[in-house]
Order: sequence, then C-alpha cells, then structure tokens
Amino acid sequence: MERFTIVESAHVVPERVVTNDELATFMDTSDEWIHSRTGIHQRHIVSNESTSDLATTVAEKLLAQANLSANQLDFIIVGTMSPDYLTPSVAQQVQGRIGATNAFAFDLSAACSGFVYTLSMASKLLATKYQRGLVIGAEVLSKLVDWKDRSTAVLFGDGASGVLLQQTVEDTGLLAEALKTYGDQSEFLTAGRQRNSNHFVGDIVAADPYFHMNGREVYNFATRQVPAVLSQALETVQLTANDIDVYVLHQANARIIASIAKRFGQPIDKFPTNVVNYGNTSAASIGILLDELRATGVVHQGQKIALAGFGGGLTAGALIIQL
Ligand code: 4VN
Repeated sequence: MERFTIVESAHVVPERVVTNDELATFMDTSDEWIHSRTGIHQRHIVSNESTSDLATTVAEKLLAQANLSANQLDFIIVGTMSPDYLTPSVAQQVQGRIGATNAFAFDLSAACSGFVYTLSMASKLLATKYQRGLVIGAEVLSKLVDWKDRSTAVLFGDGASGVLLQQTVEDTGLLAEALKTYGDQSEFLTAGRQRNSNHFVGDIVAADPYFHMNGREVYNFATRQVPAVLSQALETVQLTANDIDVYVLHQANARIIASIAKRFGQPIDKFPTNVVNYGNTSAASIGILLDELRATGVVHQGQKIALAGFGGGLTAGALIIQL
C-alpha cells in the first residue's frame, strides 16, 4: 500500500456554457441525439483561458483551501493532452506562476487515463522523500475539436481539476492499481498530430490539430477493459466489487459508464456521473467528479473508492483508494 491522504480537491471550468441546442444551430445534430447517445447536455468552452490558466486556478484553489503556501510543495504533476506548448509543460508553467520554488514539475500524457496515471505516479513519489504534491488534470479540448465534425465535436469540453496529496502514517492511500496500455490500438483515437519538416527534405508530415476517433472501437475497448482493470486491481488485495463504496470513472459517455456498471455486476447508483454538464474533459473529468462528490458528501473519509480512466493510447487504469 502507498500511504497518502487527499487533503483537498478542487476544480474549475470556463464560464461559457455551450448547450447541445447551441451546437445544433451550426451543426447537423440535435439535443435529442447527443443526449440519448452520450448523456451530455452541455459543456464549458474557454473564451480566452489556456490550459495553464485553468491548471493554475486549480493549484491556487488547492493551496488556499489547505492554507498552505506554494513553497511547501515538493512536486506538481499535470495530466494533459492539450498543453499550451510542447515545452514548457503545463506543470512547469503552474510551478512558475504560483511560485512553488521547492517543487519539481512535469506533465504526464495519457489522454483520458491521465488523472489515474498521474495519481498513481504521485503515490510512488509520496512513498519516498517527497511529502506533498499536486496532481492536476487540465484540458482545453475545444482547440483540438474539428467544429465541422459532428461525430467528435459534441463529445468534448474544457476544464481542470486536482487534488493536494500528502504523506501520512494512517492506513489511507492506494490499496491497489492496474494500469494497462495498448499502444497497438493507438490509431483508434488521435489528436494533435505534429508537423514533421526540415530544411533538408521539406515537409514529411503535415500538422493536424484535430481529434480522430473510431468511436465503435473505443467504446468496445472501454466496456471490455474497464471491468478488466477494476477486477485485476481488486484481486491483488482480495477485495470484491461489493467492497467499493463509489466508482469514480472517466466521464466519456454516460452509456459507456452504464454498460461498465452492468458488466461489472454493480448497481448504477455506485457509478455517479456528471458528463451531462461538462461533456468529456479527458484528464480533468475524474477530478471534477471527485471534487463534486466530496463537496456533496457522497465521497468521504473511511470509504474505499475506485477510480478508472480509459481512452486515448489506448489506455486503461484503475486505482483502489482507501480514504
Ligand atoms: C473513452 C471513450 C470515448 C467515446 C467513445 C465512443 C463514443 C465516447 C460512440 C458511439 C456514438 C456515441 C459516442 Cl469510451 C471517448 C474517449 C475520448 O476521451 C474516451 N463516445 N461514442 C453513438 O453513435 O452512439
């Protein structure tokens, strides 16, 4: 077990709300289609904020809530697939802007599994000399969306979330995990292809900012692999599905979550969702939901919760956490 406590959680979304009805004013789609297929009713879209702006706001909230100063942080990891730059990383921008002079900072790129992979890596750091750190998921997916492609444009939204983690001597933290990567299926979900070009041969590959998704393949991957990683994690510590109080899954699509719950033989009310309000925010989604569930008391101290991410990579990952 990797011991830590979740001291605080926080999230932020841009002010601007775009409803399905608003999408239908410039795209051949409808609220009925989007809502019945995905569970999404609206998403938040940036006006002038960048990924690092959203991530910095989350970091500032976490420090304020915990009454800590930035120089008390040992590390900052940001899970993101939509950074402002290739370098610096979002985490490095956050570190500079909040003045976390004692923290090292880096991004972790694992798409929709970003929050789970990042939290797992943070738990390893907290098992060494590092006492306290931020785990943030931050995305501006709207810049990767082809607003002429109705099959993907309706799915995604912008937002950021995070947790402040700290070493503890209590019996809380990461009980078990299962992280899986299927790089041979990476073509099923891509975004942000970089150009490859040089002085000597000219253009080799052209840039393409947009999402490309084989929805059927990713959907089937999720319904098969999420129950598998959850089972695998539970088995390593001889726990069963019934021992988990709340399942906090990546919010890709409400129907996918329902079919995962069914396959896993657990009541759907143990799988809360908020995709209706935010769409799919990739690495930010699990943290946004976790923060809302903590705020309403659905998730609280003493529980065992399971987090599961799945998507681009293709990746899947499950964490069993004792709160
Ligand atoms: C994980 C998943 C998805 C995803 C895949 C398919 C899908 C979301 C396809 C069928 C369509 C409705 C939408 Cl499972 C995306 C990501 C990317 O973050 C990660 N929706 N759908 C329909 O016709 O019903």
